[in-house]
Amino acid sequence: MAVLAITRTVPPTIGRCELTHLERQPIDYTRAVAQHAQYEAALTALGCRVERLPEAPDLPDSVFVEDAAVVFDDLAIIMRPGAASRRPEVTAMAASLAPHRPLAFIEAPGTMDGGDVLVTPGKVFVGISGRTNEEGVRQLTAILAPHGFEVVAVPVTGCLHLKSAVTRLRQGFGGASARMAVVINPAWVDPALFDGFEMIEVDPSEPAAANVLLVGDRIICAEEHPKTRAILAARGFVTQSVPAGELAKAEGGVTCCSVIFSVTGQQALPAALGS
Ligand code: CIR
Repeated sequence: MAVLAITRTVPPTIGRCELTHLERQPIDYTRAVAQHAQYEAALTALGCRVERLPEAPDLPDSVFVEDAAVVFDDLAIIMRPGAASRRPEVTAMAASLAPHRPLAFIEAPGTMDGGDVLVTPGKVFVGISGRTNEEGVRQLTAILAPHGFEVVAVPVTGCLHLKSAVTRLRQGFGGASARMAVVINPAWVDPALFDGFEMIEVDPSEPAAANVLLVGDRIICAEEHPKTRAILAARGFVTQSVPAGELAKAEGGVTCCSVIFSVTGQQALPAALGS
């Protein structure tokens, strides 16, 4: 079984990225590239085969590949990003996924960013955000119904994407203690929607710390969020950190820079590990 992590290098135009909630501040390109390389190295060390999409120097947000697609066990869904500047990003992602999964597409007037799609067993939560609209959710619901997934629309306020506010911490049910668990910032998404999940709140001084990346049984946190990482560790989760400060200035977190999935038929790890 191989686990593939699709990434894309930081473009030199990253300084012209989309920004919604942050003031523009200079991004140190060299440092961003170095931090991204550390991120890819962490994925490799955890057993992923990292495959980079072709560079896209004219697409300032192209490093944030998560927003271009969501991969399930038996299909991949190509997004239609809410920001028009980001729509050309999906072409390379679709070409890269086509050998591995049948493709479905979110189409106009629907919009959806992968960062708004939180996959849990049998249930997919989708943020209604500045990037994802009701029509996108309607299309996703229709695409996923034959695959046994319920789609739940979740209002998101105060942050860019649903997964800025909440991400999952375990692959699924089963195993020793395993209740599905999430890490959440309750200021940005209603915790009541995740009733029945084990819920861990971010440290209030680290509002963006709910964006963590699950790879196997390992949780990758941004180095800039040590308090939330310590909370997760105290609850028994195995964590590690990567430096992510430069791309955070572009409103990107650790889930944003990869699309991770198994490339064999029957999977030991569920698809959409970090999605
Ligand atoms: C944007 O605004 O689209 C980018 N500057 C950041 C995208 C981050 N992606 C993500 O959270 N999935």
